[in-house]
Amino acid sequence: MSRLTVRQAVICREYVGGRLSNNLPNLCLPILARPGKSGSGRRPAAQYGRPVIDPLAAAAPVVVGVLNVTPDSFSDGGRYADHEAAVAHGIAMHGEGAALVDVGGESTRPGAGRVDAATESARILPVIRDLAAAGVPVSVDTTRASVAAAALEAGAVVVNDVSGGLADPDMVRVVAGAGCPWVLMHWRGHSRQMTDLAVYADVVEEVRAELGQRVDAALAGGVSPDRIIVDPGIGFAKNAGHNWRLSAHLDRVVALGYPVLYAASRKSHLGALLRGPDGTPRPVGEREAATVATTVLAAEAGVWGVRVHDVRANLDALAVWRAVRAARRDAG
Ligand code: PMM
Repeated sequence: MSRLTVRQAVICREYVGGRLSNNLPNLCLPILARPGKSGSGRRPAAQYGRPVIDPLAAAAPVVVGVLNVTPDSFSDGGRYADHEAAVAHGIAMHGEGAALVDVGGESTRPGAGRVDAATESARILPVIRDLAAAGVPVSVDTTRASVAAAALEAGAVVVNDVSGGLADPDMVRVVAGAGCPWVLMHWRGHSRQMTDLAVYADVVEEVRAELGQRVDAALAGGVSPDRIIVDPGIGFAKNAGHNWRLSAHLDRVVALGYPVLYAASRKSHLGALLRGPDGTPRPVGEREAATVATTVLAAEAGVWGVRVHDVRANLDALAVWRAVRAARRDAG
């Protein structure tokens, strides 16, 4: 507890007490006792003495903070490879109001090679354990079933699978057994191949159809429909034009009927849009205003959440969006 601020200690006490705080709506999520499926062989988190937090019960859109514990992610590679820095940043993002902190240990930037499961686990599990102990709701960003299972055991409450279950056929069993929310992202192949896979006649319809197939596979594998979140996979097997078209028609992804997570934060189409006079893309760290614009547009389209690097800036933008929406309602 000594490493936490007073504010974070209050948040932790709320979790430990198992109550939903009404006056900290962005900081504390509803806590539900959701035991894992009987017979799954996995003990539900509540039996480890941890409350089970259900981010899907929070008021949308929520903000998911990005925490890449990698040396080479495009956006924050290397910044949080150190354990203490990663945990401190995760706690800070939660203190700012992130509903979830998304911890990943394998870079998914286009062209990146894979790391093995042992390396991925060694990067993320100690961080997840410490964040969970500090009361921070964590999603694990992995395509591997074994890593997801270990992360859930370490305290993660959501699996964020950028392959939508395609990369590891065992993932559906792990997620169905845990009964946790599962982010199914649109994906066509690992980072090394994905640029070649960015071929569509109608990107919006194809992403919708392929996401629908992933949802069907999840349901067939025993995942409850109320545990599914879909994500159009901005930047994954998509060029800039595909990203813009998907962003323009997010409402059609929302129309699939599942909560939608949208993750455009600092991605390369924003850098290309804001390129300098000499054609150089805007550096990753200078794409925040553009990211915030995408957040407001995504909120307007009805998404459940946005996955971003700068939690505070995006929550500020959502506060403005909420105020305008409320004023519209009052005027009506
Ligand atoms: N993008 C990245 C990593 N994980 N997860 C989801 N659900 N959706 C995404 O678009 C996504 C992701 C890559 O971006 P980063 O380097 O900023 O983490």
